[in-house]
Amino acid sequence: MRIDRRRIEGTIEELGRIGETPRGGLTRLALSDEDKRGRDWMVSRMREAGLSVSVDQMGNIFGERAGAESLPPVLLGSHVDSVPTGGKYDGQLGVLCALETLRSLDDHAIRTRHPVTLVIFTNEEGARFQPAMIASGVLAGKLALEDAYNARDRDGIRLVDALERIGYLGPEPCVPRAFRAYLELHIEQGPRLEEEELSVGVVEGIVAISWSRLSIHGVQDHAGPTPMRIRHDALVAAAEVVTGVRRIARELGGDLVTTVGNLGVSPNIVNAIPGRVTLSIDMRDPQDATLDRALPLLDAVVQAACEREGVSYELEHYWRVPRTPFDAGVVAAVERAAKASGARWRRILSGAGHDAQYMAAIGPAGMVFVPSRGGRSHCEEEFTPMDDVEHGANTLFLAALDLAGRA
Ligand code: HGY
Ligand code: MN
Ligand code: MN
Repeated sequence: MRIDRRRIEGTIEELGRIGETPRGGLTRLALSDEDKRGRDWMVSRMREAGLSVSVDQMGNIFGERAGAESLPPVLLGSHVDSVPTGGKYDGQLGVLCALETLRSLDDHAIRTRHPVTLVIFTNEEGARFQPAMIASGVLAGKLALEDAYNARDRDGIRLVDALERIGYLGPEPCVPRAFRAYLELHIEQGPRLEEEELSVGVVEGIVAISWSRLSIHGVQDHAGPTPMRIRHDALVAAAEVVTGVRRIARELGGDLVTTVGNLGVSPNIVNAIPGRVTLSIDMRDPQDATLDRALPLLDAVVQAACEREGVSYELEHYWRVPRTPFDAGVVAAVERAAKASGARWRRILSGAGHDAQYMAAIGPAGMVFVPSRGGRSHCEEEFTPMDDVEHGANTLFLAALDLAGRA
């Protein structure tokens, strides 16, 4: 039994046109007009597939295919929001392979014991509203609904108002719900599967993640008449922090990765000494203990840089998700499915965060990876060959059937 390759190829193209960038990438920020169009497109396909569609308080969309027995569902999820100038595979591919699984169950006239439910999570990327995976975090009971509602984007718009504006502020309570298993197909977003010429990754877990935000307050002044000896330049301190963040990764070594991805300078003009700089720090490692060592080093880097420049600062470590091992039974089901699909596969750890990270906190979860060309992601070059998509989608289909059981 296999999925329909041509059908899924068509949905990747069709959904990928909603928010498509001139260079063939994707900008579909959470709760934007493009996100609404993408959600509406998905809801239409879900209804055509005969799914019972519902929306919860965080705008998470559920599409249930009934099971023969009233048992907890097998959830197949991911997200349709993207980063700015991102790719057409991150998140979107998982949602489309989940839809393909449900359609293929119909094609093969299969009745499952457990219901099988597609779930589309809101704002997985954390690009517009922080933190990432905010809606699965609320569903898992790890983030408060009110805090999520009050998250603001760079224009000061609250998440709840953006949700209401696009018509996806749903009535269903966004609270932990029982499920047989949660499965998510996702692109690897790293180079390993492609390097080893493999089509499928049987994901064993996800690294620990820490996000911090730093605001540096210097003395805004004129770039001309202000002598160097009296300057307190927030951007000079920030520059030292950026190189210090890289140095932490080099010093601790191993698989620790550290990134300053977002930098805001004020007033950000040629002829004024920056008075205020904000920046983000993302740190990840397979071991929580390494992050526990890295965070005090970050504190020290910031303190030293700001003291040297005579500026003040606020540093907030505002988001932390622990190293997440996936459920051994679900991982074994994914492995059986990978073998049955005929794919070349390996077990692998995820360096990227996913909604599966929060779902694993409240039930048995697992993931299926497919390769990323050149290991690239969160960029317009993001791509996965259809042969690998087909192997991954078949693995998801067979694993879902394994876990949902045949009636
Ligand atoms: O940050 C992440 O790893 C994911 O892309 N949201
Ligand atoms: Mn993703
Ligand atoms: Mn992503």
